[in-house]
Amino acid sequence: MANLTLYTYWRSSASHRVRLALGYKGLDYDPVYVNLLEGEQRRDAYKATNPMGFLPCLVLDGVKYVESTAILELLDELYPDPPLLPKTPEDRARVRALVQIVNSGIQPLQNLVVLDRIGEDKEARLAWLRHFITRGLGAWEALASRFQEETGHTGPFAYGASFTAADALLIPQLYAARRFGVDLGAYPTIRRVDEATRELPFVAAAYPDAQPDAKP
Ligand SMILES: N[C@@H](CCC(=O)N[C@@H](CS)C(=O)NCC(=O)O)C(=O)O
Repeated sequence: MANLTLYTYWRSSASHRVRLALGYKGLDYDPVYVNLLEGEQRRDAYKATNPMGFLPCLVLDGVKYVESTAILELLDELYPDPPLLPKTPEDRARVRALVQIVNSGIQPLQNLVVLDRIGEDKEARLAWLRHFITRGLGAWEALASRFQEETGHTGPFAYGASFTAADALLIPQLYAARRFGVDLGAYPTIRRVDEATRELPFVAAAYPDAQPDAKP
């Protein structure tokens, strides 16, 4: 088994994705905690790890890998069982579309590096966050329900009867939605995924509040 180290922060949603993927595949790792609120990610020491100054970074047998979705695909290729992506190209394209709604359509807009550009006004920051999370989750819900009609699957996961990368992206995004007061009542598929996954031991273990670096 490879030697795995994860640079992580409890409330980093991109780190949360990788914690979920590692847990799903039963892979142990050593955590290195980087405090985002104290700006440790912007210091030269960490930028040598990821030049973007973003978490996460996964070190696998001494080699550093960044960008959470690239890390998920790497883990899936190295440790294919259980899989994070379905078998057919068409199914994989749909799962990747759900992944990208979160990865490029929501999460980048809630990043500290973006919020700092909005300014110090807490209400303005919250309004921004709620707008983009609501917009993105609405699109995710619509797309997921179209995929259900096209394929006939009924869940309970984001894409069918098994956990996939779409769940690994959605779960951290739901943590952020709740944290910033976004109402999930209008999203039946999203609520179904939340209910189907929250009690799974590897999901509970990856939860932000369960991390040793979590602050009360
Ligand atoms: N596309 C990147 C995004 C990584 C990212 O945005 N990480 C956030 C935490 S979830 C971060 O480190 N933010 C630091 C900052 O904004 O200063 C990935 O998927 O790995």
